[in-house]
Amino acid sequence: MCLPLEFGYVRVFCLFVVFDPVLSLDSGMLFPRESSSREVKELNGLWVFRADRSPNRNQGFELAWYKSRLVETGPVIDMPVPASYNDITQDPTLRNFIGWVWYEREVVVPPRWITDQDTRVVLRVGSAHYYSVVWVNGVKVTEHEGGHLPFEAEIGSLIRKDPTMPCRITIAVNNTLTLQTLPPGSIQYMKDRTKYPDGFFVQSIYFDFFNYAGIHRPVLLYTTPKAHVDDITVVTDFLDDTGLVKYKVSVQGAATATVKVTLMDKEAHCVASSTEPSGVLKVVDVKLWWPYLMHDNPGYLYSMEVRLMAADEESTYEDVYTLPVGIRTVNVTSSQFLINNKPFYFHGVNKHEDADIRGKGLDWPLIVKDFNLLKWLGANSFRTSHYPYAEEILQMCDRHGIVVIDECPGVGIKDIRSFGNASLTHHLVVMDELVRRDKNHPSVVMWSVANEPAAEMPPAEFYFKTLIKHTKALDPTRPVTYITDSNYARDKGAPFVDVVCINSYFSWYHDPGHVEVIPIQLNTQFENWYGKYQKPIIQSEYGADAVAGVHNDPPLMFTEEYQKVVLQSYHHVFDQKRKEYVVGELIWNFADFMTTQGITRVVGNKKGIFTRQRQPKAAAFILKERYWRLANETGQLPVWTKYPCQL
Ligand code: BDP
Repeated sequence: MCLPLEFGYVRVFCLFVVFDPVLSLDSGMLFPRESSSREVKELNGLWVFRADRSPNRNQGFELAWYKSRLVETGPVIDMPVPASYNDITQDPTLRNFIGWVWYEREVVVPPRWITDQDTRVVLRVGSAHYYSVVWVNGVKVTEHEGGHLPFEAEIGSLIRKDPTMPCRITIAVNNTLTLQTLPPGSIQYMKDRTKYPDGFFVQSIYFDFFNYAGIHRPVLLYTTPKAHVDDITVVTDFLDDTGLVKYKVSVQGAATATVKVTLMDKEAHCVASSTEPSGVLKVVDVKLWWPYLMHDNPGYLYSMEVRLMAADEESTYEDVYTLPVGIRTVNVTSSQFLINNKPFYFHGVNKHEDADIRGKGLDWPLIVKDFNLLKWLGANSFRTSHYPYAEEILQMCDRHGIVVIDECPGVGIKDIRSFGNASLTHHLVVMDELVRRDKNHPSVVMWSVANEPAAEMPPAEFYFKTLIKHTKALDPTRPVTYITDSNYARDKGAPFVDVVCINSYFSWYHDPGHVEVIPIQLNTQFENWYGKYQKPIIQSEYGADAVAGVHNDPPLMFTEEYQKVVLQSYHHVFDQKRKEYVVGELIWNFADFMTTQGITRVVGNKKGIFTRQRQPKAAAFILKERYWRLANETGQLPVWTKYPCQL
């Protein structure tokens, strides 16, 4: 990756063909699931860890730390996986560390995986921020750029080389950001020795969340037979009562194979089947996938079992993979967002993957708590601000009917040098990886390619035209947007989006303290954008900081009262405009979250309607009341909501 020269590591990264997504990725990225032919072994828990504190952060590579056990090359500490490493210790230099950190763990692999030459053993990392290099028993098996998407490597032949050796997995992770990474950042070396100690540098970032780093999502080993289902793509539609599931199965490891596809309902009854690797399954009396609060049976999922059979001179192979499938459509008109041909109004939140101690590490108690809070709030949607969230979270969305705007890590593209070819090439690859991973989630209804880029800069036009066109070619079934905060008249990318998503902070960053300006300014904002583009609009961010427990009446900035009144002032305008072309409102933010230190942040961003520990501020109750009212007006409440005391 493009590390500053001072870090002395030269990236080996092939430049992919820019405009042909099919060529850029040569395999699928199905979520690892157990089946009669596949086993999964989680490697979560304690790993050993060392930050490379050498001046150029490169000692680990120079001394080849991956060649032996990490404990043999220097001191190590315990490090939980998944978790950010930043808040785990009491050491401020590790909290703010920039450069390579090293993780290692030994695994005992089931003997059958070794003896059975026809078993593929795949090492998969759910995500590691930002750049990773992976070795198994001292041999490099893969490297990956990007902190929010999975990567994997087939390691079967390697662990078979010496079956007596334990399988030692070493992962080096570097959180250095450059103007060409996503998100971008830059390193400044402070050379004035009257002010700064030797070697002092800072990493500047152009986004408002802490650059947590480490192995953030599960690491696991899984098996497949040599001939295996490599990828499945599903696109759904319906006609009257008949559901249509268009699918394509790709196979690897066999020259010829037969495929049996069976679609089952929730009761495991077969509703359609086929023996073709691609085709259309017809589902009579279809149960559509509906968002939460839009139908009394939201999040309905069928199961698509793909059974592959293949043979070569030596063996026969059978592989089974089961994919959850929700049947639904998404369409956009000049003033509406339609799910299953019915107008859908986003009443939801923006989130972050962020919590005390674990930082951005995947944490099941937190995930389930957040879903319970979303349901309590009456939220039907969220945006994965400002990067792709864990697949486990999207699976929850599928099951619970929570609608998702899926955002890539294109946040903080503010410097003109981040609009160059290298940036665009990488951004296209990230979209390839994102669409490859998330294309089959019914909950994902729109792609967001960036947040608040400097869209007024001249190169933004080519950049976003290319990026959005590319994303639409990857997935013609979903609308594409980016999130804007800039002046409607100067926004170079807006002509290419399907839905206009606008962030605004009236009475906060502009006219601080003056909530009375909100109605007029918000109204002007909507009229300007709609007047110019005639596309549906989502208020993709609005809000105000409130330090929980700080009160003042009349409302003053940073109090819970002020946050409440800001929200209410926006809501009045939303209620007028949602009758016309405003199709959604997403509060900034679901919960308080950590940021870099700065004079406008009090131990993080406090625009959450919940605290970082997920306790409600006064604004949460305002929003809850509103969202349930909206749901009552626009949707169909599930039966259990007639007993709201159970919420
Ligand atoms: C918006 C950004 C978001 C920030 C928010 C804020 O999109 O990432 O956290 O401002 O300043 O413009 O609270």
